[in-house]
Amino acid sequence: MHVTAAKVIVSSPGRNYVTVKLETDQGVHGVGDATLNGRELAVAAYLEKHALPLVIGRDPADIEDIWQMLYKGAYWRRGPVTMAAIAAVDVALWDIKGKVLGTPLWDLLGGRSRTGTMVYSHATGRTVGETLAKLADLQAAGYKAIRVQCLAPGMDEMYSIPRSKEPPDPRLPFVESGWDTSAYLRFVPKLFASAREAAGDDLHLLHDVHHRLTPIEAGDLGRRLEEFRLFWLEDAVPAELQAAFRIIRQHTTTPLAVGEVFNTVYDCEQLVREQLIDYLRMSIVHGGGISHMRKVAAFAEIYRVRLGPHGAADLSPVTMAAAAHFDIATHNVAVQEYAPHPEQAREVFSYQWSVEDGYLQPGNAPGLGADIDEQAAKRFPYERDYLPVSRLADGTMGSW
Ligand code: KDG
Ligand code: MG
Repeated sequence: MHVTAAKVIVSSPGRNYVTVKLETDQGVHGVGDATLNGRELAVAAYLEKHALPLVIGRDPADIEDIWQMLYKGAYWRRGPVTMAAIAAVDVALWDIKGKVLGTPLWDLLGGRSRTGTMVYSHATGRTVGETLAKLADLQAAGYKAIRVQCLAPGMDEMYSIPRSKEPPDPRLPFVESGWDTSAYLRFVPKLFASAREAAGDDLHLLHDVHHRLTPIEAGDLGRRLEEFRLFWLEDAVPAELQAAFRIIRQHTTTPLAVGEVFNTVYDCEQLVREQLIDYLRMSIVHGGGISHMRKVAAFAEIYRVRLGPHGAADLSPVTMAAAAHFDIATHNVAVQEYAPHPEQAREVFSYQWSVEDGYLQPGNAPGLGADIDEQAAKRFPYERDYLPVSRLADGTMGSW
């Protein structure tokens, strides 16, 4: 058996997605997600011009060897563009293997470790009232874990909060102004006092700081949130400096999560080995695919670090399919983020995974149980889009 064709399909059904499709001489094909939000075409070019020509003619059964060839053979290792490209090929190869063997991926990965993977959804609002109303709706819908985000008083815009106005020029990043750390730090404990009171004791509450604090500020926030028993505090500081988490750990027992921007095990090696975090947020699409994430999970398991993979809407339904299989099979997955995709995505992607009563289920179709409709994808051409940027009140560029 060999790969006869390898395509990159860039489409924008509500938002941009980059999908790899590998075809074989036996008529079986596989799909993988390569979306890198805001830098989609860099990955598409990497795949088209450099990686995919190396995959044509190879036996798709040799997943590990192809992974190593793409990783080591490039000489220039790691990085989000390279690793998203490798991930897409890797997932498509696992999809082909499952279809050839007539087995869902979760079965190939060792079978079920749980009956379903708990997901967390997002309660987000511009006011506390709006946020608590969403929290109540999601709780009533069966979610067991919910991330709570709300605009702090005095701020116009904040990450993940619906925008009050559209960018002046849609081709440029939306600039958030007036990020105010003090206002945020004063507000968040009050928000969680209200959320805990409204939600009761059983619901898991999460919060994403989105890389905005210094280590000592993060330690202070974690300490003041302890009484509300968060499931985790995410991305409290930018994580390029892994040792910074030592400072946070010295000050709080609030569980810490980080890693949605990590690409290889080397990005979290110190965090895991020193047990500076409780949850690792790496995803299949940005973490080198199923093959690499299996190694990451096994390494983390030794140090009692659990996984809570990234699952924002910019991770396509194909990544969610891969996650559904990986999560149910992997012993130390604790929770999976789940954010619904735009409605139009259903016209382009078909998939078997589902969220039922707050748990993610992969389905029983052979392989991934997900596919792309290439003709439908053509109706949604790529639209240039950027992630927003953040500035402090005095105009200094902040983290987003
Ligand atoms: O592309 C970036 C988004 O996926 C990210 O900002 C969302 O932080 C995020 C999260 O936790 O889902
Ligand atoms: Mg996040």
